[in-house]
Amino acid sequence: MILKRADYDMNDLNQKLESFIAGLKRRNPGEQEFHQAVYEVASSIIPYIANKPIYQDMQILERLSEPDRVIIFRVCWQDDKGNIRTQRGYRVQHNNSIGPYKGGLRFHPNVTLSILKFLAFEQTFKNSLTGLPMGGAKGGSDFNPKGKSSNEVMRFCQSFMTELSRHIGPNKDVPAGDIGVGAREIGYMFGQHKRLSNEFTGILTGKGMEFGGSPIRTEATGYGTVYMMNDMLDVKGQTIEGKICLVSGSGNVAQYAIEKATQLGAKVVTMSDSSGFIYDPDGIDADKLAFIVDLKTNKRGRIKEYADEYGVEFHQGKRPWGVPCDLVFPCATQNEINGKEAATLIKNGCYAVSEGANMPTELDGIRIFQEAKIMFAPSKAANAGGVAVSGLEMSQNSTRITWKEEELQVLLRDIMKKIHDNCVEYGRESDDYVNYLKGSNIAGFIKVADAMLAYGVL
Ligand code: NDP
Ligand code: 2IT
Repeated sequence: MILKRADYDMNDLNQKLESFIAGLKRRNPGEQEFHQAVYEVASSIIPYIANKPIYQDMQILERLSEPDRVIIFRVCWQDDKGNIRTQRGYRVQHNNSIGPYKGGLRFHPNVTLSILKFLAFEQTFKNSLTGLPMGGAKGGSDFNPKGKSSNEVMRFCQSFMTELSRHIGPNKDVPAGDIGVGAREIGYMFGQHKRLSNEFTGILTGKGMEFGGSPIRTEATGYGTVYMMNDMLDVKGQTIEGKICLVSGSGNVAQYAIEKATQLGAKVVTMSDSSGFIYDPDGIDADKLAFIVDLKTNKRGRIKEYADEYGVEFHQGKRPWGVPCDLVFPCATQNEINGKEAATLIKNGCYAVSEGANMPTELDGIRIFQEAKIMFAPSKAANAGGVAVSGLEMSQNSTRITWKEEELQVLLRDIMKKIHDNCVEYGRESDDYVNYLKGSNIAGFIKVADAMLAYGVL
């Protein structure tokens, strides 16, 4: 569908949105997560460009909803028993208008093209919000690292990188970690790329400190998510201190969200993994967090072991959203808060959400949060700290100088504050409610859209 010139009528805008999404669904059948992510962005952008004909005439939103390219490849590897295993590998290079493609790699059995397209689309807006020169991409595989030996993971990573290496480069596309891809996997993939190319260049971020990594990249996503919460509360003259917080997930993002929230005086009472959640009413302090980091990063164990260790409740197969709280940090995966759960959270006292995971709240849930006028920082703003420090890792690699941790701490804090303030600038409604979703979509869109305008028809 071609979006036409200015029209302020809401019905007409809704019709444009529905017809735009109908076209998207026709072109991308069955890709539910991709439809969801584009719908969420288009619902902010279509009204925004209603009186900006240049964006409509140049078909910016339509072009932004089509990845630049999608690469799909076979990944064969041999397990410890000598069996040959076949997986699928992907890289979705969504948009490189404002910098090289940039975004994580996810290894998880539920990875599909739809999931990676939604993530790459979101990444484009998120990366723009950081203010750094990075385009948007995402990749990964349906490989399941759980239960695999380190040798199996190494063989898979080497095989995956053998193909991926043709498509990446420090000025072309710079992947990083995501679910199932942490320091170990990045090391194996970086090593394989170095071997194949006979070059030592910054083709991945999240690297070990010995080989071009950046201070605080590991902590950055979780810390940033808490900074965003802090800044939202600050607008209301509040702080995070003393607040009861729910966190989901127990991986990289969850761990450092808990660390920062706890350092700032909050009490985090839940954590989860795909088998269920733990509820620790006394709060997860630094010692308990160290147990979790060791359990998840080194032993690769299950969250239930925390409940066994500290004698707290474990709720098998459940998510933590029924626990009364002030603040919520979903840090596991997409679509982990539905409309019913959002309503329960509000009923039980929650008044602010900062999304560490990508798209953890379903569209219904977002609607319920916004109708209740609670503070809601969407993932593309709230978890941008990780990719921001990745961008700073790229800068350090280009200059071959590693910056001091204190400098990076200041830069991360500053970037998150700017993202927050941008959301307020573009998201404040007539009743003074700050719609962070709208603000982040518009602020992220403008820079990419204006670069696309400069390039003409590409
Ligand atoms: P990790 O692999 O370190 O941890 C993922 C956590 O989420 C684990 O606790 C995992 O449990 C849980 N999880 C994963 N899939 C599911 C599922 N289908 N249902 C329930 N729980 C699930 O990943 P990260 O912490 O890096 O990533 C978490 C989220 O944050 C993702 O949405 C990611 O895209 C996002 N993100 C990550 C960034 C980063 O820098 N790492 C940056 C920005 C966003 P289990 O072990 O049982 O699978
Ligand atoms: O979703 C994300 O922003 C990430 N997984 C991090 C991407 C990156 O390039 O650091």
